[in-house]
Amino acid sequence: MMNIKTLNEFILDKQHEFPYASGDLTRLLNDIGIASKIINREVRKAGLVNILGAAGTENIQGEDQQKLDVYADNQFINAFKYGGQVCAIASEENDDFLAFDNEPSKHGKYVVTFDPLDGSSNIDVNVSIGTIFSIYRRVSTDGPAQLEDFLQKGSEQIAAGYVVYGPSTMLVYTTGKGVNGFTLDPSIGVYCLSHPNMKMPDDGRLYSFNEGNYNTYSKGLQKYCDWVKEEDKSTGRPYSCRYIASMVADIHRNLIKGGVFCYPATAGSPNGKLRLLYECNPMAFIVEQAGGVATTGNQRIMDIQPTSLHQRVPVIMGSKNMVNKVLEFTQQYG
Ligand code: P6P
Repeated sequence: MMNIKTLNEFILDKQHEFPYASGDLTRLLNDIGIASKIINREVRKAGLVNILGAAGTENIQGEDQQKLDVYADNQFINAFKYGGQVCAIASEENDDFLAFDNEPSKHGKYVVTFDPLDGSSNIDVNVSIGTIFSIYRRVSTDGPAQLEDFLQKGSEQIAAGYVVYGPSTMLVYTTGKGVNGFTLDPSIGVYCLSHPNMKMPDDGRLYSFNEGNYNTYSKGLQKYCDWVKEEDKSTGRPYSCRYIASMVADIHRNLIKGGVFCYPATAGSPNGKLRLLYECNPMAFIVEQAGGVATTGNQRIMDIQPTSLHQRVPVIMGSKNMVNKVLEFTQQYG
């Protein structure tokens, strides 16, 4: 029998790396694993039951909520509400943050921001989607959680991770001591360590841009998009465009193969499309911990002082040398 290291065992083994670890983070990470397995079960049969398609409601972003979005959101809210370690959550699917008033969660020392099902426009066309989460210590000292608990810089994250519901379901997370990936074995319903100590290659040939927005890109980004298409064997060009329109899937592939993902300011999204608190910061934590770079083009994503729950920021993240090449063009041409 191959030596299987399960997610639960791994988290427990790593608990000693945390001074004063009381086991709360261990339980919280396991709760996330369980909630994701429930969502995975529904995602895998979404085409068979009336859970596909729009829920007939809109989220604060003005995006049509998919039934599976709402289902996933509720699964995570319940996991955190009754898990006992989290006192409040902020989710892409909820206009405001939600402070729990039930015992013992109201005294939980963590808050969680999450996108329960990212890339939801891909759900009903059977393309990979994902969950993204970010864990912070609460900073408010008593009573219900406050907005300040959520407006913390990404550099304050205790842990972050994602689940990618693809050909296999994987959970990838960091607590600031490297990145580890676990693959769900559906035959036993357990996440097993499959990608220990993940490192993002410094270089790569994959660029993940929605070039449909090329005409409204900055001049520097247009120059980069032109540069990647030139024939130059010494730099492996032309590069290959790989864009799934699921941030989790695009970043996960680039994490393994090397690549750069970019969603910049465009005419349709003047501040970029992706949300700082529950998309850019957690993915930036993972990318940096794996040796990559995550920037808005002007500053490190995890240094941004958030000002609102659903604020959007431009994002360029991925292989160190590839991101730096993009920045060469944006710094030269604007
Ligand atoms: P576009 C999915 O809706 C999402 O939030 C990210 O997962 C993805 O990277 C991006 O939007 C895709 O946006 O405008 O290229 O379809």
